[in-house]
Amino acid sequence: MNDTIAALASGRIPAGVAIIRVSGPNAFLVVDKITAVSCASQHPSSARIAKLYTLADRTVVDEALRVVFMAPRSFTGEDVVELHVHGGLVVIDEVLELLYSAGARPANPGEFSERAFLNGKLDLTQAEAIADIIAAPTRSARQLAAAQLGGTLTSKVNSVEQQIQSARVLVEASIDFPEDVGDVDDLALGRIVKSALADLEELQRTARRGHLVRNGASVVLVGAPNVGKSSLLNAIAGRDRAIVSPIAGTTRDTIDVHLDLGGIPITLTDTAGLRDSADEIEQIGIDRTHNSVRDADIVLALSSDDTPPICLPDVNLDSQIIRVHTKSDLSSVNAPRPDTHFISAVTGEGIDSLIQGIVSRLLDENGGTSSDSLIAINARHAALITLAIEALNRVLLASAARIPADLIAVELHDAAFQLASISGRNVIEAMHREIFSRFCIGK
Ligand SMILES: Nc1nc2c(ncn2[C@@H]2O[C@H](COP(=O)(O)OP(=O)(O)OP(=O)(O)O)[C@@H](O)[C@H]2O)c(=O)[nH]1
Ligand SMILES: [Mg+2]
Repeated sequence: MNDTIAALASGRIPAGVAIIRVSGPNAFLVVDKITAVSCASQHPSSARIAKLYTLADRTVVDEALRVVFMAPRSFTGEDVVELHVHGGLVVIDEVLELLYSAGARPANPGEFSERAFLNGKLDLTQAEAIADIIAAPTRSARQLAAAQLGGTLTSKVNSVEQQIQSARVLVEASIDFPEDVGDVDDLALGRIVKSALADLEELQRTARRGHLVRNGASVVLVGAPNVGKSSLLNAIAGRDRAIVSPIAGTTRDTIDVHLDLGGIPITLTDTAGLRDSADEIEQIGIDRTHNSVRDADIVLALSSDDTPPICLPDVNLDSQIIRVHTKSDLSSVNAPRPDTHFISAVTGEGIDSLIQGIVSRLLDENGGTSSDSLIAINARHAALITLAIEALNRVLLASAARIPADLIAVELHDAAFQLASISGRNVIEAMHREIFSRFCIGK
């Protein structure tokens, strides 16, 4: 961190303005080489207009707004200069080249945030939240990420860490002062550990939602030709995306639409109707249907009064299938099976309840949602929480088996260590590098 980095921090060019960020011990020196008035003479956290000059013949490249932040009061905790230049591709390239010639080097992906983390400006969950805000595919993903940036996850984990700390005090007192304290109070220890375990299990239940909100899910429509797959796709999407016709075999290829259903980014796929076909092109489409089904999180299996359900050899789990009876407006069925959605793409009957059914099936599949809907942990948090839960369960077993207190202390230490890794207080460098390398350049 003793070098100075520079990168474009804003996106989508051309734009009115683009922000180039420079951070490091020589940030002021570097920028001074291409401007006329020194950064040090500018009031910290203030903006002023500055002409940017070439190094060799001092011709003007652009006129920028220069914002100066003095360490430690900046995003990275280092000296930072932001140059708000005009947002054209050429001008941005030229200014970056000037900064590199003046002593900065190109920033790696996520390197500004990594420096903020290393300088104690952010913990790892907040740094991850920044990446999540940038990558958020839906409003609800952005909302969860903003809550995490505000510290919802950190404060929940901190409160469990405090419980573990009080359990450690209990155990270590009986190790250090056996005459005064006596044996570990197993009842008190059990109470604290069980409460910590309950909190961790509640956090763990948010993992499914976290995964879905960040990565999305695929939902595939399957059924015999003419059962109404394309009509249902259009009804859910709210627009005419797929061709609908009374001719069986209309859809030949898979068609994807991307939707936000209940905050989950969904890829909804229409497929070619399944039947034995001698038509070579239709058969290729049918093979693609089978591939889509194999990769699906949810399969909507369609049937109607005159089209029986098809057999789905590619689906392993019943939990993957949602049964749908189509064309309810034409149906003579009075009481559809309770596990079947009764819908009409023409009247709209049952469509909203089917959408709700898809969302709740996705969320409930692995144990449902947490009561705290503003937390949704990611895979890294989930892995660490699992290790902490395992360590705490070993504490309960050891305490029941009256195993010596120093071994119980080791397990409590392990649980605390795993939780501290969530905020990154004890994360080794290789691990945080891995996390920040997934960020975009300039962040
Ligand atoms: N009355 C009524 N007709 C429907 C409904 N859904 C679909 N249809 C009609 O059924 C016929 C077939 O609909 P599609 O949506 O093209 O069926 P598909 O399953 O995509 O058919 P293929 O692409 O050939 O596999 C069309 O004439 C639609 O207008 C419905 O809910 N009610
Ligand atoms: Mg179709």
